[in-house]
Order: sequence, then structure tokens, then C-alpha cells
Amino acid sequence: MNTQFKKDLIEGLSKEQKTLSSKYFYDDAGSRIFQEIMNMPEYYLTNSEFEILSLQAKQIIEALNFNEPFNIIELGAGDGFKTFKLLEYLVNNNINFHYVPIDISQGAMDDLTGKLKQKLPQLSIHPRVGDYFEVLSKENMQTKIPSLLLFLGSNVGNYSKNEAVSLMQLFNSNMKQGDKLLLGVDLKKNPITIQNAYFDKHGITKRFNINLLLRINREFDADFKIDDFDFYCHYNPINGEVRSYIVSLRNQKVELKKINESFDFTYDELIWTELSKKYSLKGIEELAKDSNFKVENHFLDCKHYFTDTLLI
Ligand code: AVJ
Repeated sequence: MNTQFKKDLIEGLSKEQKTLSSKYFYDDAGSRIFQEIMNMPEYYLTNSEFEILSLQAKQIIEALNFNEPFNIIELGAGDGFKTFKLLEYLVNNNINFHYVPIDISQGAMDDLTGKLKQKLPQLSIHPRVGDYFEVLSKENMQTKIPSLLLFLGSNVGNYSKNEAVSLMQLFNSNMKQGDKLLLGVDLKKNPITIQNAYFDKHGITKRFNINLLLRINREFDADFKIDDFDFYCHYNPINGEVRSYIVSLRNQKVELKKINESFDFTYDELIWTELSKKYSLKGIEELAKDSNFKVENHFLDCKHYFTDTLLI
């Protein structure tokens, strides 16, 4: 059993305001549901970032001003769908670089590598499975060639202000002089557009959240009755925060037999599961400043929904 998961679970469910962390959404089933989310038209983030990397690959690479060869190190590569266009541009233009995707999931890495070897046979690819920072310090600090780090998909939105600053500082301390970071960030926009992306009418995001209860049932021999829980989410356009919750539909007790714990849920009690923070360009500049980065360029999609921001 994953001891960190156990610790976070007990801690989160013992709090006055219960929490479960979205970082545990991504078991095999959860990763598949996230693919479904990315395929919904309402989840505009996918298309917006895809557009940026498709139409502005040349501008992004030129802005790097790197000598060849260089590395592109992707943190949390997942299925690599978005990154493909950038890689394709580089390969088609005979640019000399190495692609180093890092992901915690061996399965995701195998799929990605297989797909890329088939579609871009000339690509120099060095997949690494493991923790970002362990791999980064090993791969990036011991090479002399410059690296572009990719942290795409608005994954930074899952972190609170302070956590995001710490994360960026950790990136920074694993970057050599001259390395750069391309950070994908979802921007503030019409609140209805954002609400529809997260509180989707198909119920896919609900399934994504409820899957976490199924995971706990399986891994901790627990007895969450999934029909007795619902999903709620809310976007606050003032602070840019989407917060997602699981709602208990009645007074109930849940046992986690494997770890000998039980938790009570009251009628309408909330479990906070996820933060998906939206930024203004000014907010990104602030985050950059607080973590010792400098914004070199914002690459936006045509609707100005999303930015891939280049930081040095
Ligand atoms: C993968 C963290 C960027 O917050 O938009 C999608 C996950 N949650 N729908 C996001 C997610 C609900 C996603 N990130």
C-alpha cells in the first residue's frame, strides 16, 4: 500500500473541512477518465494549448535562442498529445535536440514512447519514469547542453499561491544557467466558459471525482457507497479558483477496513478535492517574480483563453 496516500487520506478526512487530494485522481481508470475530459469540447484547455503549440512552434523555438543540440524535458508528459506538434516542427526542420519526457506512470511512458517512435522515427527520445525532481537533478544538472523545461496543461493550477511559488523555486534550483521554462497556464475568462468546463453536463468530471472513492474502496478495502455521494464545483471569478467537491447525500459512516479507520459524513457535508486556479497575465508575472523567474514571452491562443509562458 502507498503509505503517503494512507497518511494524506487519514489527515484529509479527519479535518473539520474534509479534503482528498486531486493528485490521487490518476490511477489507471482516473487517467482514462481524464482523457475523456480532455476530449470534451467544453474542456477548452486542450484545444487552446494545442493551437498554441501547433501554430506558434516556430516562434517558441526562436524565442529560446538555444545552440544545438538542446534538451526538451517535459514534466508530467502524460499522453504527450499537445507536445507532439512542437516535436513534429523540430523534427521536420532537422533541429538537433533530445526529448526527455518524465512521468510517474510507466504505462503512460510506454504508450507515449511507442506512439512517438512510430510517428516520428527520427526523434531522439529518452523517457524517464519517476519523480520530477529526482529525474531533473540527475538528467539536467549533469549535462552541459541547454534545456527547455515543459510544464504544460495548466497543471500549475492545482497548486495554491504558496505551493506554486515553492514548486517554481524547485524547478529553478534544478535549472542550469541559460535553461528556460515553458509554463502552460489557463487564463481568467468569462466565468460561464470556465464553469462549463468543470461542471460539465455529461457528468464526466463527476465520474473523475467519484472514481477516487472507488479507488479508496479498492486500495483500502473501504465501503464508500458511490450513489450516496454527488459532485459539486464552483468557479470564483474574483480569485480565479475553481474548487471541486464531493458531497455526502446523507449521514453515513465509511469504514476503511485495511487500515482500521472509519469516518463519519453528515448530510450535505463537503469533501474538497481539487483546486484548478486561473490566472491573469499580471498574476503570472507575480508568480514569476516571487520564484525568481523572468517572463520572456506569453504565447496565447487566438481566443486568449490560455498561455504558454516562456520564463527564464
Ligand atoms: C490536469 C490539473 C490541469 O485542473 O483543469 C480537469 C484536471 N480536473 N477537470 C485541471 C481536471 C477537472 C486538470 N489538470
